[in-house]
Amino acid sequence: MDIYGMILSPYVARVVLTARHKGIKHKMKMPAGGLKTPEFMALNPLGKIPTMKDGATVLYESGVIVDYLDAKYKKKRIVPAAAKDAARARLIATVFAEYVQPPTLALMRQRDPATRDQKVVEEKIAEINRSLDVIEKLLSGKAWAAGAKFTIADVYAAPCWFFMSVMLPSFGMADATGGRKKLGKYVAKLKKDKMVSGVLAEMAEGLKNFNPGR
Ligand SMILES: N[C@@H](CCC(=O)N[C@@H](CS)C(=O)NCC(=O)O)C(=O)O
Repeated sequence: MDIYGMILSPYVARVVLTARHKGIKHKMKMPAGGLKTPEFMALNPLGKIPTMKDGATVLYESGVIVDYLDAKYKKKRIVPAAAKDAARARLIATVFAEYVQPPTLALMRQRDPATRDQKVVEEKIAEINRSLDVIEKLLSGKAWAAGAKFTIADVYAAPCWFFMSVMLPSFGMADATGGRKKLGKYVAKLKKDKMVSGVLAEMAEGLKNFNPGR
């Protein structure tokens, strides 16, 4: 199985976390010549990563790939079987994906204090805090985000946490959890878990080497 992408992308990281958790063998690579070549656009007409090629099956969009992997490889399911448990895990994943990650990534453009728009920064930080209050309510308080087991909630939360941890301290949130108790405990678990902390370390390495102008 080929996964086109680089782990620094939070969307690619979701797929990598799923594949590694389930023990799915894969190769990760960036498309030769970039994302907009006719060859790559033939695989993914959106010209984005992640894109996956599994034999004759080609898929794109991280959520679709994650669901495909979980449905195809039935061991260590990340979507719980019970409807209520699955919904709970997906709800946590969705709040991270839709309400925490976008304002966190939006802060990237505000990194330079010389050109920073303070009003935008304040709006984004307020949005992040409102969303993290929701996360704090939703977190299970158990080992993983949605309960005792690693689920799709963690697949979405961990890459989002990576960007929170690297961005928020520069914007007045020295503790990127904002002192939230369950979130703090959960982040400690992410850092302690061998597989997840390995992915977070690779994302950090990717960020060090990242050159957007390349
Ligand atoms: N909704 C997509 C988002 C994928 C995405 O935006 N990927 C970025 C990398 S972080 C990308 O490929 N950007 C290149 C581009 O849009 O040209 C998913 O979940 O897979």
